[in-house]
Amino acid sequence: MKISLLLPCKNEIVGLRVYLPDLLAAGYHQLLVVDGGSTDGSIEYAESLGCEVVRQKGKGVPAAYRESYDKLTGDAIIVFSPDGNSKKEALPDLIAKLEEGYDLVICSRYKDDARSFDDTFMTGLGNWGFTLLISLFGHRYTDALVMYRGYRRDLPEKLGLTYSRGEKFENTRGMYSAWESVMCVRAAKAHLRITEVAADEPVRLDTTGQGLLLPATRIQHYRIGFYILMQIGEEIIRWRWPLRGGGYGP
Ligand SMILES: Nc1nc2c(ncn2[C@@H]2O[C@H](COP(=O)(O)OP(=O)(O)OP(=O)(O)O)[C@@H](O)[C@H]2O)c(=O)[nH]1
Ligand SMILES: [Mg+2]
Repeated sequence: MKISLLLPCKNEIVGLRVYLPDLLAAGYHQLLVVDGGSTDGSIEYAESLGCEVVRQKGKGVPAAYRESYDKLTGDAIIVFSPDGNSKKEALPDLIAKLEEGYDLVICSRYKDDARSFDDTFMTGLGNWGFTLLISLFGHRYTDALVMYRGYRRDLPEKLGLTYSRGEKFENTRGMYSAWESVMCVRAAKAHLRITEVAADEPVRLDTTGQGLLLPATRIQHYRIGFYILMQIGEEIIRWRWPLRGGGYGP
């Protein structure tokens, strides 16, 4: 199976130096770095190793996914966070499940004995609460928010995730609306084949900016949490529309 590794990156030079050489040497079908405006030399470093880099124009991680989507040519996409949170030893298990035919394979930080070493009390609680809520849509997840996951190439399009609701929306509310949560909700609604593999989440390599309640991060946890709640409300009210036209519609 041809695997496209997608590495979202915003000032991750520390992690890129650790991961890129090994990931490139592993010989995956494709490795694409999508950059959200790094100023620490991440882009230059990736390009110096011959990596394909997409510089996103819109803001936030959802724009990174949308703007890199057309460049991905594998049978399946694996999102790998190059900040230390994604354990590369989990890749063979993840790929094996994709090869078995699963549409969506989550690298769960909370399945079986797995745990997150990056969580604070706050993020642990948030991940637990949102995962329970998202599981009400029909599939019992143990980790619905983790970025580290693999899915069939056509899944985002079929679930309506690549659809842009306009520049203004995407650069405001949309930039905090996580693909991860909506993907889990809509994959469950569409009764797709979903599974999880257990994978610890190690701490971020570059831990500058770590707070008491939140770990070091490039994203805005509280805003994202708020907008995930809004998304969930919208997914209940507009149960069928996101799937319509995508091929999974009821
Ligand atoms: N392309 C792009 N990547 C981003 C953007 N924001 C964050 N990232 C990357 O996405 C990955 C996940 O972001 P993190 O800040 O680590 O967020 P997180 O892992 O969910 O949260 P923590 O567990 O608290 O670190 C990292 O590799 C970031 O560099 C963005 O706007 N654009
Ligand atoms: Mg991270």
